[in-house]
Amino acid sequence: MNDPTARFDTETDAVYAGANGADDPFRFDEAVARVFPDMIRRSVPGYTTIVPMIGVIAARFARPDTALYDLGCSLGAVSLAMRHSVRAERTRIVAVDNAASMIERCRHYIALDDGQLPVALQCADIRAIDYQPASVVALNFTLQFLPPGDRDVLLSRLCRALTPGGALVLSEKVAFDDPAEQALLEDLHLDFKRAQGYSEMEISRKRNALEEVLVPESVAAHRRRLENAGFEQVTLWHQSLNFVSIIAIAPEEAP
Ligand code: GEK
Repeated sequence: MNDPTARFDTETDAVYAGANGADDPFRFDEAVARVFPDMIRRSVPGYTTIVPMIGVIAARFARPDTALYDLGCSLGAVSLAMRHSVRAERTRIVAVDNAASMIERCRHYIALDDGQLPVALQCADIRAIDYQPASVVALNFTLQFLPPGDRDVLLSRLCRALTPGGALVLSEKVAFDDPAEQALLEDLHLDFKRAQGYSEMEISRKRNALEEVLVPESVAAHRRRLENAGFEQVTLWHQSLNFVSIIAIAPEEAP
């Protein structure tokens, strides 16, 4: 599988290695955008498998004359994966992120790319935009940054925007109800970060910065929300430690 993130230039993530402002809550600012490919690969186990697989999934679900959404697109990894795998005619990708520093870099990578599908970029809040009829929507590690109270409304809107049988791919860091399972997978995630070269100080500062910014929920809670939002088939297709990806399919007939 072609990994589009391999094409991104990146500096090594040292955002939490120095003393500079690293104790503020986490923000998707210029400093993060600059190191983002390195940061996400070294922090999210399974990321480099999930991204190209979203291209594969999109190829199965994409329908002519629809949009394919990449919500919280960052540098456009998912957009590039979809662009190189979808064959349906007259589809277009809409990539949305509310961080200007991400969208600027995303524009650069899309311009360098030779894929044929049109890609429209929007610097906007995914809660505030109007959705066009879509056959595929990707929320790849983005929903977790919305306050939990805003998640239901967004997923209901996305289910209504999807054409019959269309697919939402939802990737999230998750929490586990069973304390032993939670402790084991969280500890293994910390070991993963150590093995990626992050120091104890970087790990603990990032953890503090993400507190209340990234709010993980259980797979059961995601499943319930997706079903309440109107999705029919909800299938967990990938898990790597405490990071999962789910496919949720919109009903064939509008309810
Ligand atoms: C990838 N999908 O490489 N509206 C729009 N964008 C938002 C919002 C919002 N309300 N909240 C957060 N974001 C990408 C990775 S990163 C995941 C996604 C991570 C954006 C935010 O600016 C950031 O670019 C992205 O969601 C989350 O496959 O860093 O763990």
